[in-house]
Amino acid sequence: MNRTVFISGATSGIGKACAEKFASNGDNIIINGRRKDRLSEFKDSLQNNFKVKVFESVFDVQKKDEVFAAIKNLPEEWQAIDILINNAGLALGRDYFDEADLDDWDTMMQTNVNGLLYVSRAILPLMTKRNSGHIINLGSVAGKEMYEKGNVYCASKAAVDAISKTMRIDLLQHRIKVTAIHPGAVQTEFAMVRFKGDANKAADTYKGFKPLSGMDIAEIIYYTASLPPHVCINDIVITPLAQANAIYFKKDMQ
Ligand code: NDP
Ligand code: 8X3
Repeated sequence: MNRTVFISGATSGIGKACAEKFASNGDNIIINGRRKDRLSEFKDSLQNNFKVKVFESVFDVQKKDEVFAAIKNLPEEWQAIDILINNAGLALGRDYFDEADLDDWDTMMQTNVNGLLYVSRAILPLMTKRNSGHIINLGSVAGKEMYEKGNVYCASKAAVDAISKTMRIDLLQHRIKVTAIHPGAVQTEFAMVRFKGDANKAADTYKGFKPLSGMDIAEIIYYTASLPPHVCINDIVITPLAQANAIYFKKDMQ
């Protein structure tokens, strides 16, 4: 559709699938992440496969100065951002509140909450001046229902839920749409990151049922971004069939 789409956390999982989905429909993509080697390789593959323009923006969303510098230094032709997908995020650890690692808590809050705020504030002037735009935030079922040992990850995603609602109110005057997407179990690198490379624990996360894929979520995100100008989807919760909410799974179901 020849729009400009900025995707944070596009080196893997849902963000990567979003880049492929939007590019396959002719949109030009700014891909972000910390792993430069992956971004460069992915840029080449998107350009070759879909014949769209792709710009690599390597930065850590936790670092306020890096975020604002990267957006300020976007070449002129990349500044008319139509869609921002605030996807970069992570869970670290699954521990009782009184035992969890404080550094894990800091990283989750700094990435999932502050990172989303920084990227949004850095990009918003490029939208408000055109009185147009769409911000799509990745929340989670973990922000809708709290679960045991979910503590700060759940809190960070509940914050994304609240931030999305307040953004929608405050940005209405600028004709900017805000959509929050809340997936349940999606098989990506998420569980490997959460369990710090423990492949057995990561595999257990998806055992006994068919999880969602990154592309399942990307298809839905693309749909929300392809509606007429007067239509705004506010909030979507998506789970695999075998998952009723953040807590209840039927694990013998494919
Ligand atoms: P992945 O681990 O596969 O991808 C996470 C992406 O975020 C990577 O591209 C990673 O890139 C990027 N990222 C992480 N930290 C930073 C940072 N500080 N700065 C820039 N980029 C960063 O996980 P998912 O695709 O599953 O997760 C995407 C989003 O979806 C997250 O917000 C997650 O909380 C949410 N979500 C995931 C669910 C799931 O079950 N998988 C369910 C519900 C929500 P790099 O390491 O290169 O920086
Ligand atoms: C990821 C889904 O259930 O692992 O946000 O928290 S869950």
